[in-house]
Amino acid sequence: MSLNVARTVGQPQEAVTDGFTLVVDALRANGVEKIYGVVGIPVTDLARVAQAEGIRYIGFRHEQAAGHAAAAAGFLTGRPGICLTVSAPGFLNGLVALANATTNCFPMIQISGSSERTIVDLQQGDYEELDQLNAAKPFAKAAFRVDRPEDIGLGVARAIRAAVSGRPGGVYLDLPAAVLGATVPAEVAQASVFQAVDPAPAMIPAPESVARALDLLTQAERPLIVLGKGAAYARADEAILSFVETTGIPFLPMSMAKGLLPDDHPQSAAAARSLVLGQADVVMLVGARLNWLLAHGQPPRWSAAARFIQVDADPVEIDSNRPIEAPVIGDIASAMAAFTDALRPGQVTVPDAWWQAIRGRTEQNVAKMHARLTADATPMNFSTALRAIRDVLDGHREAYLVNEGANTLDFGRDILPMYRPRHRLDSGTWGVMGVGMGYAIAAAVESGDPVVAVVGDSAFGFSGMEIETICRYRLPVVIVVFNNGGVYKGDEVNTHSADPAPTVLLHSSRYDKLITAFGGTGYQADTPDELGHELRAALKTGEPTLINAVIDPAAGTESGHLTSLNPRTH
Ligand code: ADP
Ligand code: TPW
Repeated sequence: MSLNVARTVGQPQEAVTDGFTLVVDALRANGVEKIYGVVGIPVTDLARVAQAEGIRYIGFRHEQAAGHAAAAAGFLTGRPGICLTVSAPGFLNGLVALANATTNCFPMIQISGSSERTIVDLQQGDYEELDQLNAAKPFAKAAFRVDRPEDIGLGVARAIRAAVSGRPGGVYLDLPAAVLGATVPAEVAQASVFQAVDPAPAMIPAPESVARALDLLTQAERPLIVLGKGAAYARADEAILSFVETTGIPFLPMSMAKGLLPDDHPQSAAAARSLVLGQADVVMLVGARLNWLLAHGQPPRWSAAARFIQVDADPVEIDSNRPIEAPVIGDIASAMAAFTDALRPGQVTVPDAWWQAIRGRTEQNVAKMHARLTADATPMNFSTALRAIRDVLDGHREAYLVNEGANTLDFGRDILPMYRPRHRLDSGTWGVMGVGMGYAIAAAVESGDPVVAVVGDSAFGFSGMEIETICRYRLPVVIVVFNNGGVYKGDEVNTHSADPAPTVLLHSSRYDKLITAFGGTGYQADTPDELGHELRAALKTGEPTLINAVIDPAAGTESGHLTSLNPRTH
């Protein structure tokens, strides 16, 4: 680490540095290589110093997208993604992403400049005045403010530790303008910056908890392993594969755990999801929560008699929705290693009848899906458009997939197989719209590999301006907008006035033309063949591309698979 001496003042000349430089030095000392953000008072120079010091700064058009990018970077790398925002409105724009990161257990740090503390605290009306620290607290795993420049090193280290240790999450770090601009003697500064030692320490599960869990698995007639995005995040890919294969237990990946084990693995029960959820008698949750995405673990989706093992870093998660008979608290890498060590040969066996039931249902569902995918639909529907994408991506398994929307998400999850860990990013735990472009940018920036973002036309609108960012950095991102002219569907008619119905968007929109304004390539696709051809061409060039895929406005359902959550249909 080299401290950048910002300037030299006074007689005799004393080397000094400033808050901006200290923040950058502290980030660099802790291995931060990228910052995603939007500049303005008081943080513009922070981005400049970062760039000068070799940190890559990716400038966005809106803080929310920058925050989502930082969160995705956290998930993809296991190190906290950094989002930089300006005071008050910029800070608030980033807060959705911070909250989403916390909800999804992604490590990220929102670093925000803030206005003059003395004026903010007395509410005397400063430029962009807001009590940001308190505003951030309910949405962050932890929130800190640095009030003295000599505390910057500590503040950054604490923020990093809070983001990545235990259950990862979003952390807020408030840096008042006065602290950023303050000068500090270089010697004091040098001593205040340090690298946090072992910021995400291993959490070894208690041996008796592992034994209890294995004992329960031994009693199972119809066992099931559910892999969640916590398991993907844990980077215990080999240990999880080995445990699954050694025990022979069927597994079900949650959407962002798809690819942790390849979707064509013979033990995947994904195509028999309802059957395994409804009939499993012992369920081992690995980095997955029994939240709405798993019907809270309740009948009728689950058997009332099912017994649960839950492997998780957070003890408070246990019993959140139904009693967990065998909690295993630890980090997943340590826990899977402990399971493998403790497992005796032949200790867990899976009865043939269970596999027969799963294989029978899988065959039925695959046949049904095949009929939908190969239907001759004009205009395209979600299934036929996704089939075209699937066929191209089969030859591009290195590509990252970003997926948001309602039907676009639900069909996409089922139709697009994943073969590599941590290659799928989607609306996640909140089902949030607007993550698309930020996630795509982060995946491209962090990996250098191609990214395909398959997004609904409504979903795209939330972060669509970031196509300029994609073009500015010439990122290998292909966006496929599923244009069915609406939120969910595009065929609703308002019978009360001349205004469009609430769910209607312009189906005639040429989203492909937007990207050409920034020098990218735009295509329109009316058929699966055109879509496949254009996607293939885009992946070949690696240039920013947007394909306007025209989908039947009547295709899909309101709220996708969540129709039952609408209050009137509840
Ligand atoms: P999904 O939506 O895929 O079901 P969730 O986000 O609901 O997954 O659950 C992820 C769980 O994984 C959280 O409860 C979180 O505490 C846990 N988790 C995240 N990282 C780790 C880790 N490295 N070790 C153990 N548990 C983890
Ligand atoms: C931040 C509510 C859920 S899904 C959706 C909205 C607006 C868009 C669905 O239409 P889209 O997809 O994207 O065209 P498709 O495939 O069904 O046609 N605001 C936020 N998050 C959510 N979830 C919403 C609103 C919503």
